[in-house]
Amino acid sequence: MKLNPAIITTLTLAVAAQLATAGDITGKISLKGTPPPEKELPIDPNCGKLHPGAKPTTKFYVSKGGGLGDVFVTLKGVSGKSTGASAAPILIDQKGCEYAPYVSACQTGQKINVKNSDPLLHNVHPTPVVAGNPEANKAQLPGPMLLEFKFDKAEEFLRFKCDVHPWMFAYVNVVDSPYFAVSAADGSFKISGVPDGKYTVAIKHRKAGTAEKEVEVKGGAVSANFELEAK
Ligand SMILES: [Cu+2]
Repeated sequence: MKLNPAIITTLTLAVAAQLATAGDITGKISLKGTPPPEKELPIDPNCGKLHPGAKPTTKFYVSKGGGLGDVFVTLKGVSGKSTGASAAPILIDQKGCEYAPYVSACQTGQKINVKNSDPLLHNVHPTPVVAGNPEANKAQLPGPMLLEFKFDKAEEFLRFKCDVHPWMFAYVNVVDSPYFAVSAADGSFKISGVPDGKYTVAIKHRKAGTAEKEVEVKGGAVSANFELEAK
């Protein structure tokens, strides 16, 4: 059988379109300057027993090899694309009277499970500020039971606290799309499977501030590197 060249061209274009519709945005956030020293957390004796050795400190600047961790990375103006309802839950643990991870991200409608790995009582108290995201306050005894939270509106750095231990905080970035990341300690990040197009990559760190960069995804990897200054 001999195919008409026009059909071959059409098929080739269709295959190419399927193969080249998305790419990954990768990058590194560098930290410029020296951050102020972290402060010891004012932990009580019961939590102190869970830290034989050095007292835990604040983790305002997590940095390794010149990179900056805990930076929230997202694509500006992309909304209404959440697949949170069918995504696997994210997990926040309470260990040694600290939340881990300190900074995380999930989608709108995605379950946030909270675990208590400590031999003592915590209470999990998200304090959203965006209308439509409910505040909650749930006690959590030691044991395997998970608490479950979910937020339907996008909100950056939605704060979780513990009223039993006033130094315990975690921040969850709730995004209305699957295109986001939180940088690792070395500053690296990756947003996978971004559909072709032009985007503004926006980054935000709780202390070091914000930055933006334009990128174009065309069916392959594109990089976006940033620098934030310690304040
Ligand atoms: Cu607690």
